[in-house]
Amino acid sequence: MPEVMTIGESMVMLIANQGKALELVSDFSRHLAGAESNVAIGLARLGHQTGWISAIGNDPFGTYIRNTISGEGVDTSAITVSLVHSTGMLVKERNDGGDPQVYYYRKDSAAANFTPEMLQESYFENGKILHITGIFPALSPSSKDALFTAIKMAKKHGLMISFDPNIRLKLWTAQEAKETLLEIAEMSDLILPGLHEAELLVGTTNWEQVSKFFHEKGNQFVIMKNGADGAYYSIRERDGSIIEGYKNGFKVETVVDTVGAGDGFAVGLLSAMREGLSLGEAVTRGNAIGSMAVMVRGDYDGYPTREQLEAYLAK
Ligand code: KDG
Repeated sequence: MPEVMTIGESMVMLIANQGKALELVSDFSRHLAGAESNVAIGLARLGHQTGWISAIGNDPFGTYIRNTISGEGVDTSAITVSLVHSTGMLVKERNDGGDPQVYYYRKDSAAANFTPEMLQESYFENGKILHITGIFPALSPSSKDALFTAIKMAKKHGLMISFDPNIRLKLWTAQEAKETLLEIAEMSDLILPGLHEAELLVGTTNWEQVSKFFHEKGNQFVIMKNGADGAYYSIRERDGSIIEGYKNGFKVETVVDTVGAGDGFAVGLLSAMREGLSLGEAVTRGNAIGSMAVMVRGDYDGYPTREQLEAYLAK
C-alpha cells in the first residue's frame, strides 16, 4: 500500500511545437499533465511508494494516462474507469522562458464526475501523507465532496494532509477559490502556497502575517514559495514555539517552461520530510527539484531519480 497518496485529475497535454499563436500551430507533442500525478511520479522516482486516486475515461487517452503513471511506479489500483465520461485534455502554447497559456478541455470529464462513493477507505489504512491541491475541488461539486471525504478518511487513519492551493482561476472565481481553499487549509497540516496564492488567500504576501494566519488555522508547517528566489518556511512546535527560515533558490541558466515547478517543489519537500530531514533541508530539496523542472518542457520530465538528485546537489 502507498505511503504517499494523491487525488486529482490528470489529462493528456498537447504542447505546441511552434512558438506562434495556437490557432496557427499544426504540430503538437503529447505529454501528461496533472499536478497531483506529477507529485506522485516525482516521489516514485525517488523511491517512495505512491498512489494516485482518480477517474479516467474508457478511451485511448485514459489508457495512456494510466499506463504512463503506473509505468513510473505509481500505484493506480484506486482509479475508476468511467464508461460515460471522457478523459480530460489540456493544450499548452509554446512560450520559451515564460509562463505559457493553457486551454482546458475538461468540463464534465471523468475526473470531474468523481464522487465520494468511488473512494475506498481501506486505501488510506497504511498511508503517511495525503497530498492534495486546489485544482480537484474546483472541477465540480462532486469532486469537491470527494476531496473533503478523502481528507476525512485520511485524517481518520492518521495521515498528514499536505495542501498546495494551486489556484486555477480558469476553473472558478477568486471568491469561490478563497472560500473553499481556506476550508481545506483548516483541515491541513502543511500548506505550501505561492506568493500570489498567499495574497489571494490571506490578503498579503508579508511572510510574518501569512505564516501566523495559517498557524492559527491549525497548520503545523507553512511554506511560502517565492518562485526562482526560494521559499520561506515555518514550523509551529507543540509548545507553540516557532522555528522559521528562508532558503534561496537554485540558479538556472535557461528557463524552458515553469509549469511543474511547484509540484517539483512538493516532491522535494515531501520526500525529504519522509526521509527525516529537517524542514529547512526539505525546502532546499524542494527548491532544487523545482529548478530542475523548469529546464525542460514537460511538467515532470525534469524530476530526478535519486542518483540525478544527488549529482545535481553535489554541483
Ligand atoms: O501543476 C501543473 C499543472 O498545472 C498542470 O499539470 C495542469 O493539473 C493541471 C491543471 O489542472 O492545471
